Amino acid sequence: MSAPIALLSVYDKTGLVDFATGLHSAGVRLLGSGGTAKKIREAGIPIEDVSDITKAPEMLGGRVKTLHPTVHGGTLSISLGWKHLSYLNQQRKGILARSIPSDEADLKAQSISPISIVVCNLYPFTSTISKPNCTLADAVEEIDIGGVTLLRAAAKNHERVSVLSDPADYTSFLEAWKSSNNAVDQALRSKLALKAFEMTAEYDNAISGYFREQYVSSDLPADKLAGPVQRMPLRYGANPHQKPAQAFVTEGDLPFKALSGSPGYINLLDALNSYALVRELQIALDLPAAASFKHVSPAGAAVGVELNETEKKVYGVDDLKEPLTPLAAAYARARGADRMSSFGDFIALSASCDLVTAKIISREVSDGIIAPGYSPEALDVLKKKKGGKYCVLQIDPTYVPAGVETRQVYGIHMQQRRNDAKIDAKLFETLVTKNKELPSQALTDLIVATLALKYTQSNSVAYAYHGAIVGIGAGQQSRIHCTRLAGTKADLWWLRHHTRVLDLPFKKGVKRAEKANAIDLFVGGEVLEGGERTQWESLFETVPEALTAEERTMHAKKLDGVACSSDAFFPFPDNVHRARRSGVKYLAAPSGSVMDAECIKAADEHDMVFAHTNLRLFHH
Ligand code: 93A
Repeated sequence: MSAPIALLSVYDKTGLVDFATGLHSAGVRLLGSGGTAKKIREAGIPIEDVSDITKAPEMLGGRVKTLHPTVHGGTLSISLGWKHLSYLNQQRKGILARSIPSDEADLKAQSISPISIVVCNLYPFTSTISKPNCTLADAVEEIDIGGVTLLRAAAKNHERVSVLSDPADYTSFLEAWKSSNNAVDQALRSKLALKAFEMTAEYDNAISGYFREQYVSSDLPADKLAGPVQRMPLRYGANPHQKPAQAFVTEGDLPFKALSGSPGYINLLDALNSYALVRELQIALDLPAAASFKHVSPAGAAVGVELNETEKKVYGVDDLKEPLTPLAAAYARARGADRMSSFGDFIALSASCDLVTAKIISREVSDGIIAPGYSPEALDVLKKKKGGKYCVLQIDPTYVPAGVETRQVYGIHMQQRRNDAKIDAKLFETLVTKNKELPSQALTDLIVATLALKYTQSNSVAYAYHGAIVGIGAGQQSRIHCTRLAGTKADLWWLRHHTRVLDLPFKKGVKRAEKANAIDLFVGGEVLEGGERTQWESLFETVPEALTAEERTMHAKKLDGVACSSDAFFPFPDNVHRARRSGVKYLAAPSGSVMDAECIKAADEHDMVFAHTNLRLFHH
């Protein structure tokens, strides 16, 4: 039986001579590409040149070294019909020949020696492109072709071939090779093949990433773009020092484009999460939906339920002359629930933005908007915001994201199935309290609250009323803190319906954001002193008296029928009691707590309706 053959072709020559020495002394016949063979030969180890075997010299300045059917061929070359080539009469060294009777017969008939070991690592593309003065030509020259082919061919045929793509594996492989009498087990060959496949995949990613940056035409001003693009450069990442930053897809085109302005990294996180939310709201409730996002959680989200006169005042849209469209009502509610948190929001709309919605937006401090379309008049209004820098994104409503999502944290790739759980009426069918009356309005509110949680940083609890979020507790490590935070926000939102708040005597000319801040201080009962108090008082014609404890209690009692949803089970009944204090009548949470029975008992105590959803909705 002829000696097993190892083909060596490495850029990184770390450990090469020792490994070659070991292989040689184990009876392996060595074959190497130019520089690799030279280094081994100089160390006194016998090795043949690939070019001697192929009878084709390395050419094109090293661009063609191992790319040859003699190297990769064997039975495959025959099946590809390369029989007419003259070198078939020479002894060939196929990597791709398999250990199956027909291949073995072919090998024998053609005097082919199969290659059993491939040792290869690639030109350093990544380190080359990270050099400050790297030119395009430098980068192009560092694209390894033959090496990738060797690795892929050997990995493909790992049923027979061992492929070493990492010098760190040389020593252990040599031990395994010797102790197995030249027949390392399949498990090791499989592991080595996977490593090689991953190396070539990463290598290809680096190359496509580099050329994406070089060639995609998105450096043109957004409004000059001919059509959708694959990559969008971002101003910076989460912080100004995190440069460069970009958004891209590896297949097809980005499903959105900028009609005005350019988004930052957090804008895009907000835009994509908020659009996913409003799209699902619209599908679930068959009403246009809007969301107002900040720091990748909703500050507000709502569907287009008509506003009554009081609500118009609370949400600051009572002065608009035109009637509100359902979409405008949705945004008014989303924006108005927590005006402090929504300051500088990123907006998502489920339907094409109309003029009246754009007019509401134009008066608010906001960072950007994403919607499936814009009427020409609405776009005109929005394009004027922020001196023309307002970020207006248009998303393809038919876009369907991939079923698996990948992110990288601290250098580690993590993958999961996208959270495609459907949230509709069915989810709230398991009513576990004595009271099982769930009116359709309450069901709508539970769907709004639960869908909002699907796109809120966990832990989270949301309260909803009249088709809108009225309080949301996001990103707290403790559930009761979420419930309290959401409850406090709902309380403040409700206090803003108090006649004394609706009639606050603001001076003419006080800006909307200043009013929102002053109202927040008023309903929050903040005790102001010194300059801060003087400044606050200066906003009013006559300084309002603080709301008394009795006024607050009386007003709070008037709120009932609020829905509350939790992204995971309630660990203790304190959550139920706290929710009740903010007018919650309808609850939804997954079951699974050892205190489930206690939580149901607490809900029964308040005659609440509690739906066990059995669906956890953590979001990070
Ligand atoms: O330019 S290449 O893509 N053309 C080839 O045919 C080829 N074969 C192996 N580069 C090629 N290689 C690479 O050469 C290997 O991946 C390895 O990184 C390097 C080893 O070259 P040398 O043995 O001459 O030092």
